[in-house]
Amino acid sequence: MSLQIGIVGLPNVGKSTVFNALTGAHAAVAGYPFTTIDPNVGVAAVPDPRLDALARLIRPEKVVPATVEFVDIAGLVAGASQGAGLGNQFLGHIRNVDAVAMVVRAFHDPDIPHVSERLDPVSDIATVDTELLLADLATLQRRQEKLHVQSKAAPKEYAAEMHLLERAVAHANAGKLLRTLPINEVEAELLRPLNLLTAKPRLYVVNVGEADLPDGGEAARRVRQHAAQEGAAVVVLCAALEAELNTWPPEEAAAYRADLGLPEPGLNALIRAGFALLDLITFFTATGGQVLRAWELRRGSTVWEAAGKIHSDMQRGFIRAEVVSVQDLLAAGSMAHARDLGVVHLHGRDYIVQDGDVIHIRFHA
Ligand SMILES: Nc1nc2c(ncn2[C@@H]2O[C@H](COP(=O)(O)OP(=O)(O)O)[C@@H](O)[C@H]2O)c(=O)[nH]1
Ligand SMILES: [Mg+2]
Repeated sequence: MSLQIGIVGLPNVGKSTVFNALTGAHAAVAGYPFTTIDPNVGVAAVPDPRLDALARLIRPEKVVPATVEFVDIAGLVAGASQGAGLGNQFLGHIRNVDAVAMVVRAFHDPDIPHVSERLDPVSDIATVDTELLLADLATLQRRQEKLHVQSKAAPKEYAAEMHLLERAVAHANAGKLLRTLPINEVEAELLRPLNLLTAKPRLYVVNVGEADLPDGGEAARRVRQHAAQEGAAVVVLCAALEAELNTWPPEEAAAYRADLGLPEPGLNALIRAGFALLDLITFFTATGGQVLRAWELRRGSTVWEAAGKIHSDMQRGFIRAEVVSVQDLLAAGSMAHARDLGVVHLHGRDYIVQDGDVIHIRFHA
C-alpha cells in the first residue's frame, strides 16, 4: 500500500478545494495522471524534472511517475476529541495516515464562514492541535492503565515504557506536539503502535488570497515562524486560484502564474513537500527502453528491497544491480557512453539506493 498524507484542518479552510485541485491538475498535465481511488483518496503523481529529462533522452513509449496518496479528511471542530462533529471518525482517519498536511485559512471571504471572526492561522493551528493532543493524551493514558496492570507481575519489564509514557504525558500536557518529544530509536518503537496523532510528520499549507501571492503576506509569515519551531515545512498557495487555473489552457495558466511571480503550480510544491515529508526518495528504471518509470522508496532501503518493489521475481532471483546516477546518465547522453565513462557501477543486494539512481536489476528468471 502507498503511503498516505491526510489533508486536515478546520472546516471551510479549503481542504477539499486543495484535494480537488490536486485531482484536476494532474488530469491536465500529460504523463502525470491523478486517479481517485475513492471520493476522499487520490493518487498524486510526483512532478520530477529528472524524469522529464530522462524521457527526452530515452524516448520511451510510456512514462510512469512516482506517486503519493492524499486523503481529504472532513473538517475538525473544537470538541472533536470528545466526539463533537465527526469527532471520532475524523480522528480515526488521521490515525491511519502516515503524515499530515494541515491546511490553514489565510484568505478573506465574507461569504464563507470561518470558525472565528478574525483570520488568525496560528490560533487555528492551536485549536486543531488541542483536539489532537487531547486525543493523544487519552491514548497514552489508556496505555498507562494497561501497563500498570501488566507490570504488577513483571515490573522491570515495563519500567522503561512506563517512564517513557510519563514523559510523553507531561509533554502533551504542556501543549507540545509529541513529534517534538526527544526520544531514541527504542522509544520510537515503543510509541509507534500507539499511532499518536501529534507524532506524525507534518507540513502546513497556507491557503492565501490571490493578492497575497507569491510570498503569502503576513499570515504566511506567522505560520512560517510557528512551523520553524517544529521544523515543519510550509507551502503557500491559493487553492481557489489553483482550481481555476486547472481549467485554463496550460500556456495561459503558465503566463498568469508568471505574472504573479509563481514559478510553478503551488500544488507541485505541495506534492514534493509531501513526498519529502514521508522520507521517500526516487529511483528510476527503464525496462527495455520502453517503459520509463520513477519509483518511490523509503530512504535507507537496499537495492534488494527496491527490486522487490519492481517485481517479486527480480527480488527472488536477484544477482546484482547496475546503477548510474541520473545526473551522470544525462551528462553521458546514453547508457553505453555512461559505461565507457565508468560511471555505471555494479552493486550487490546490500547497496543503499540513493535518490536519483537509475537502476537495472540483473536476476535469474
Ligand atoms: N476566496 C477563496 N475561497 C476559497 C479558497 N479556497 C477555498 N475557498 C472556498 O471556501 C469554501 C470552502 O472550501 P472547501 O475546500 O470546501 O473547504 P473545506 O471545508 O476545508 O474542505 C468553498 O466555497 C471554496 O470555494 C481560496 O483560496 N479563496
Ligand atoms: Mg471539505
